[in-house]
Amino acid sequence: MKKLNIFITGASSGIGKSAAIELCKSGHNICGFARRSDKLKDISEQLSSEDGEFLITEGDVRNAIDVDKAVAQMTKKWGGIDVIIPNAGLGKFNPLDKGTIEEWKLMVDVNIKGVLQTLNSCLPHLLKSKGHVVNIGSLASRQVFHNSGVYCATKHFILAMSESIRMEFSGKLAVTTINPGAVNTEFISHTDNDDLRTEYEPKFEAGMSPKFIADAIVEAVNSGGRGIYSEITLRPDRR
Ligand code: NJP
Repeated sequence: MKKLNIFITGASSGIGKSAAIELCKSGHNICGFARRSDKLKDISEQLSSEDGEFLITEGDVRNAIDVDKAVAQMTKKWGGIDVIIPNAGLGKFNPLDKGTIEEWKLMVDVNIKGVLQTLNSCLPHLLKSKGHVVNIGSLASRQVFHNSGVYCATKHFILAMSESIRMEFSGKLAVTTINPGAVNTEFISHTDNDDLRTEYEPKFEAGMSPKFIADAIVEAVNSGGRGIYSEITLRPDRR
């Protein structure tokens, strides 16, 4: 299988971290990007000499200079980009009449503008390699849930962007959207509404493991030449 050069944002925890590890283990080179570079270092420790290489890049997806710098480091090291996984994202749950404009703007800045920044910085390289965009959507990409209207809107955006990439770059790029339900990560810890966080925590703890999502990402990334998974929806097994 061809060794691919893969850029993952939000690789310091949860789904991004697990995807970075599993993709390295399947032989690919990973550039992991996040603000907490100490957490990125943990990933290197879990890899062996038979795995792909792991490059640590520290930065914030809201900062174009950070993202461009990481892309430059990655392309200097490996010569190009084959896959991007703009995974960095967060949800701050609150009913609309309790949510603050600051938390709404933060979700828009990271989940929408951060994804656009990543796509924009990587697009010339992806077009050169006829690459693959693996977007991280959600069950909230199609459904709207109570207490998470703005988060759901940012995830509806992901599906719209994936469809737009699929149509406009037909024959030039592949695109996959991964739509998980609850996954047991740091995700719910970002909700400031104490009552809601306490109520939701057990539901996320009982959710899927990040590795289950990462395995689906590996499957999508390694499907090249055989077919493209446009969407993969993953739900917790509540039986
Ligand atoms: O969450 P978490 P998940 N600049 O909190 C990074 C979606 N999703 O893995 O910068 C750069 O463990 C942060 O890194 P750091 C969800 O919407 C989840 O669950 O070091 N990076 C960390 O690595 C999101 O799109 C569930 O703090 C920034 C990562 O993002 C994706 O899955 C369900 C950043 C977040 O890791 C990963 O979330 C679903 C910034 N400004 C969709 N801000 C779920 N967990 O249930 C954050 O449907 N990061």
